[in-house]
Amino acid sequence: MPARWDIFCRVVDNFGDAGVCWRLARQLAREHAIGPTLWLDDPAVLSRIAPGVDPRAPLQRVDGVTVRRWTDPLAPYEPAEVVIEAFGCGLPEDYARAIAARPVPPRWIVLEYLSAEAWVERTHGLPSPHPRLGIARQFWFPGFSEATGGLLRERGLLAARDAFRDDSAAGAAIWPALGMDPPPAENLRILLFCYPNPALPELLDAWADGESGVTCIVPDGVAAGALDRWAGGNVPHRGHPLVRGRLALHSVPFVEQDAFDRLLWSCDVNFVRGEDSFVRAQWAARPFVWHIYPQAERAHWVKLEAFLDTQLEGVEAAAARAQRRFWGAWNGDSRCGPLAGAWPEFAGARPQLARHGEAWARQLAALPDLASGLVSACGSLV
Ligand code: TRH
Repeated sequence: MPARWDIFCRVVDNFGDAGVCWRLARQLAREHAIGPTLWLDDPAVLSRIAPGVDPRAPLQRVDGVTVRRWTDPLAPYEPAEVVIEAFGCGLPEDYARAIAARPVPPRWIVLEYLSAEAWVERTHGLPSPHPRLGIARQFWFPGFSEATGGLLRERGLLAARDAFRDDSAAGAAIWPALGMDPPPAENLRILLFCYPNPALPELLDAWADGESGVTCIVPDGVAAGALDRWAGGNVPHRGHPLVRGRLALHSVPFVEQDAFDRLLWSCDVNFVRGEDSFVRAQWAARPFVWHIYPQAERAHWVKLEAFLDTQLEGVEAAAARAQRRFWGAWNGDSRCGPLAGAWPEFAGARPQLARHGEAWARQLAALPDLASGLVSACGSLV
């Protein structure tokens, strides 16, 4: 009997909560013959990045995943044998009580946020008993080493990436699909997926006034306020780029996750954010810039430093410095100086950073992926 898996997810904000759970659920279905149920409180968010998902349907099956709207209270439902609680979202009260009443409780995994901090290795896999009901739960921390829960990585991902890069027709096809002309070959292609960032206008100015051409691709609605102000009423919209100096800014629609990967694979520099796009940029193995999710009291800077320390190991000193400085300035660390001033150095370090990005992706791909790790730990059969 294949085990039943339930994944519970609340959308806190943006797309990452739904995005991570959707990626995991699809991989369980595709690669492990597990048809999980994804309980989601806001399927409309998922439908932006998974067009097959109907934002209104209470129950639907898409890509081998049963997607159910998480309502409060939940209609009577028999808990699964493996339960994933994503990002500490908790479980519905009746569901948790039903688990507590079972003679053999399900495996209950608390899937946590990704971090490269050292404590993650010590905490991954530890028990985390439910504070009130006393049921056994287990922490699952994604991470960058064997002592963690690993990263989401579909089977054959790097081979698919390389095949795409070798296929010029496939590469050319992505631009019209986004509603834009192919960028001029000599232009630097930059994907800009970030949070609101007060430093953005100075970077756009630097690109516009720079010596080489830049094609910057911005998903709909991203950095909207800063772009509006910078564009001064001439905001780029679908099919109508804003061209200023050497910069062409293109607004493109949100695309489904596999197409988003292909966009990352097609750009020279990827500005990404949060958690899932940050990981996908690492699989893309091109120089990238992380806009980390901001936390109170700048707790996120510690997380940023921990990742830089891990990822930059072995990189030539000047290139590592350039990445640290630019990432710091992009994330509002005034010690790193003005963002525009940090750009030329970062752009100049691209060849070294790209070489290192390839090695880093290979190193990560040698580790077990997160979904396979979960299946080994929880079992696909009961
Ligand atoms: O959207 P994010 O900022 O998401 C989150 C949330 O803020 C969340 O609360 C926080 O916990 C988490 O970050 C750390 O960034 P992220 O994680 O990169 O998620 C974006 C998702 O959207 C990811 O799955 C990729 C997907 N996506 C597409 O599929 N197509 C697109 O066109 C774009 C722009 C994104």
